Amino acid sequence: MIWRCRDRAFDLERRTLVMGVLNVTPDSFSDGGRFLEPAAALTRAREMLDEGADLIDVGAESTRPGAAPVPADEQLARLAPVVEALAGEPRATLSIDTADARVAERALALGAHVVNDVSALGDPAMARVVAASGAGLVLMHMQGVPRPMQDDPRYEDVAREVRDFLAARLEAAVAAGVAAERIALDPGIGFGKSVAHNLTLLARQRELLTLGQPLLVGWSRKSTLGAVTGRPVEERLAASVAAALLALERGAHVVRVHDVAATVDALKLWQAMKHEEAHTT
Ligand code: HH2
Repeated sequence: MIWRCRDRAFDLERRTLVMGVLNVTPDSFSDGGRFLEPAAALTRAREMLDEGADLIDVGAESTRPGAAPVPADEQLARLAPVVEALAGEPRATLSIDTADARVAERALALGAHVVNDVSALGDPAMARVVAASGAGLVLMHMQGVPRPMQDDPRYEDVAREVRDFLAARLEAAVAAGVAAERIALDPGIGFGKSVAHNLTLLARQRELLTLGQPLLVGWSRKSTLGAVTGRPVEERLAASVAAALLALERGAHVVRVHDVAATVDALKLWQAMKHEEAHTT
């Protein structure tokens, strides 16, 4: 399977991709305020590229439970210097974590390659903007909106409902002109889901592969890992790497992580094992 994002084409059969998280925000749940200054953000982006990140996902609006929306102008003021500087680097594929079509349009004009839309086309102008640019698009499932989404999430069958939602958003994106080969799907771990819902989505992740699209997942440092291990956000590295590997084992094509170096090591081990397996069985 190939995932096309403007002039980039990722062969997803070859290996799982690592998307490194860069939050240019004062309030993200695990690293808020650390990379708000463009110089600090650029240093971190280059560090993640050195560590083996395939994509850098730049976000200017926290989507943590209870987060308030950030106006488009403010998102752009935070993003633009970082996107402009990184767009000139051939090894950087840039994803923009925004649900706002105006922010996406400007970031794409500055050279971004992917729009990571956690609202899955909640902004009616988004599909047109993405289609016109040939950018990659990530459609993510969320129940509700970030502010109250964790209050009392309910599903009859979370895996089926997330799959049905993503199927419908995929259809809508294609109908609006975004080529299917550019669209990745994401179950939205932690977005309007209880610990049990998130773990069910991991256990039944393969059901999402039946939609025939690249699958992206983000478990990194999330509160379900805290609930399972009893650890605060700054001590969730081991659980985050384990979750990435479990997702990989269940067919994930892209993992969205804060800790790129550790994840890349784990993925290399998986890859080496698969190589031996293919040659000895
Ligand atoms: N998770 C977060 C943000 N964006 N996008 C996708 N596609 N999938 C995810 O799981 C996902 C996402 C939350 O993590 P983070 O960016 O670290 O935190 P915050 O939203 O507080 O900035």
